[in-house]
Amino acid sequence: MGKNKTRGPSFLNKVSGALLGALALAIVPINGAYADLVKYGYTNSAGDQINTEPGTGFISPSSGISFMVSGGIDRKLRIAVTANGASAPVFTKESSRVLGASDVISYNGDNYYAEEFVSPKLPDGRYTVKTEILSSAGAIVQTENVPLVIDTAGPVAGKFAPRPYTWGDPVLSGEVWKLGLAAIDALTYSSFVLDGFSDSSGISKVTAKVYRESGALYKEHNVLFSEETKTASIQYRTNFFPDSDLDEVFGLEFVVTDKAGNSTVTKRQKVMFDNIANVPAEPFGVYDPSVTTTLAPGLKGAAAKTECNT
Ligand SMILES: [Ca+2]
Repeated sequence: MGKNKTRGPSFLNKVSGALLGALALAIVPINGAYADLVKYGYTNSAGDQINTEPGTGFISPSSGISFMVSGGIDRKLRIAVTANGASAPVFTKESSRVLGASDVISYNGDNYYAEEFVSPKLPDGRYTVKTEILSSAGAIVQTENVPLVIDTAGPVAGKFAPRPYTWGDPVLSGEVWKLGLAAIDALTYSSFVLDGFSDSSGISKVTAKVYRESGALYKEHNVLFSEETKTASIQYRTNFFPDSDLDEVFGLEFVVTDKAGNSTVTKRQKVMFDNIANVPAEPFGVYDPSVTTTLAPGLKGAAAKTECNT
């Protein structure tokens, strides 16, 4: 065992003379003695166990919420959750006893003198979470108020379409969209635009999912979006679909996620895409000065080379 360790009187006061407490303090660094709301723990509708820190401000619990509150040794804690505009809390609870040296909870690699208070399921809405630290005699030492939004409703996902499409003849009616590109079309910008999405908590993410005809997911693309205009868009000319010769029916859907983590998926659209057949291996037009018709934009005076369209 070796030398006796020397501890000052203030240290002995903190551990209240409990040998076990001294041991615990010696081996675990304890985070500060604030009446901090450390995290919300809950299960979402997908059944995942989620830990969210209060700075996020939005949660999506399918049942009760575990509020982890840190205080300090020899303290009691109290929580009150009140809907904005209401006078009485929907949930309130207080430590049944003073926190002791064994009341250490670890979270994200840190240790806290803390307690977890579990609420019943609370309705969607905006709340204030008040946490208090109390002396062992019951006097309020410190108070903290944190805003919280409970949101379990998915966003409105909106609708999407290719846009703008100024060249070619995309087929957008019927069950399958047929979209193609051509080499002479290099300057035309072609994107999918999603519009009409919204959520009361705000949107955190929009993605576009491309599926192979087999139903296997090919790629999930992050999509730039603006909440102000309620639009999101992504180009589909390159690196969006797999290479295709209008010979595979892909699936395309957009997923809109709100700040509480709820997602809504659009209808899955069937799309065929052509980035091969329209890039001929040999010229598809030859210059003929006697021809005055236009074969394609920019190709006035060219006559079709009939043998190359296979
Ligand atoms: Ca929502």
